[in-house]
Amino acid sequence: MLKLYTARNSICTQKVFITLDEKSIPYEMQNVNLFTNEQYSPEYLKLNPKGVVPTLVDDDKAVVESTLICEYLDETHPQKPLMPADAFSRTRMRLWSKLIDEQIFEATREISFSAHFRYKMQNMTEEQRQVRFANVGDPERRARFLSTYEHGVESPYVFQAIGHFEKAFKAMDVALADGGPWLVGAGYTLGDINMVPYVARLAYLDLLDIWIADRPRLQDWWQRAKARPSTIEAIDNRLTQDETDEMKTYGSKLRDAIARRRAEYLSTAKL
Ligand SMILES: N[C@@H](CCC(=O)N[C@@H](CS)C(=O)NCC(=O)O)C(=O)O
Repeated sequence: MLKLYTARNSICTQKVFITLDEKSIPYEMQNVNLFTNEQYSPEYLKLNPKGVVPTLVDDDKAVVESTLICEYLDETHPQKPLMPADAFSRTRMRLWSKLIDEQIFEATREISFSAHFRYKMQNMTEEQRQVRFANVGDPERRARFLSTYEHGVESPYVFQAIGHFEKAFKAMDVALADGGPWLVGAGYTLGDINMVPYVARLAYLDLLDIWIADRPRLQDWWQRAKARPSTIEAIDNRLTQDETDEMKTYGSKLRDAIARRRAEYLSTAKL
């Protein structure tokens, strides 16, 4: 039986859940508590040397990186393929997972953090906060974390994140203009599955329409994607009402500031 290591509300695991659900693959789940640093335990680091979730264990093989896990699942379980049959279309599909891995994952973290976790951290004691900052092992990530904690939406990292989403949505709109209905044509692929959790997170934060209100093709894509049973099962049904309410409450408070920063971005952006 496949074993999936994940953590509560882990956005990177959501695409793996969607893939498992789309293909009806049975698996068992093991929770890793990121707040008590279980991800840095020697046993877990043997499976995932970066100390992050998700990790998929198939017999004695540990597969890491959510994008690679989804491709691995698709290749090892050929029923209902989620990758296009031809090589060129597979490169188009992988452009979406590259975009997520290189920009959109971080962008989502900045926006979620500035909207939500920042306020939670303000309510911590100074000692708890310092422990939290010290726990971020990578110096580059710690710098981003500190900047967003201190400056919120005014952080240059949040500005960059808003720009990354702008470019991603523009690219999606161009791809869908080819006829769609999905990002790589007629079939629902890992390209769409990669994007869904990140678009869903903006929707839960009540911020999505800032980018897509004037993009009807994207609105249609999102309506189709969010109605899929795999999206509902992988994302919506795994959230508690408190978690959903919290995201909406904190995200809504940032709407004006994010819209203003997006307008600033649009007035200077060449791409
Ligand atoms: N590129 C990796 C990113 C994994 C990642 O950063 N996962 C987050 C949860 S969504 C995590 O484990 N964070 C733990 C930490 O930063 O300590 C993937 O897609 O699998």
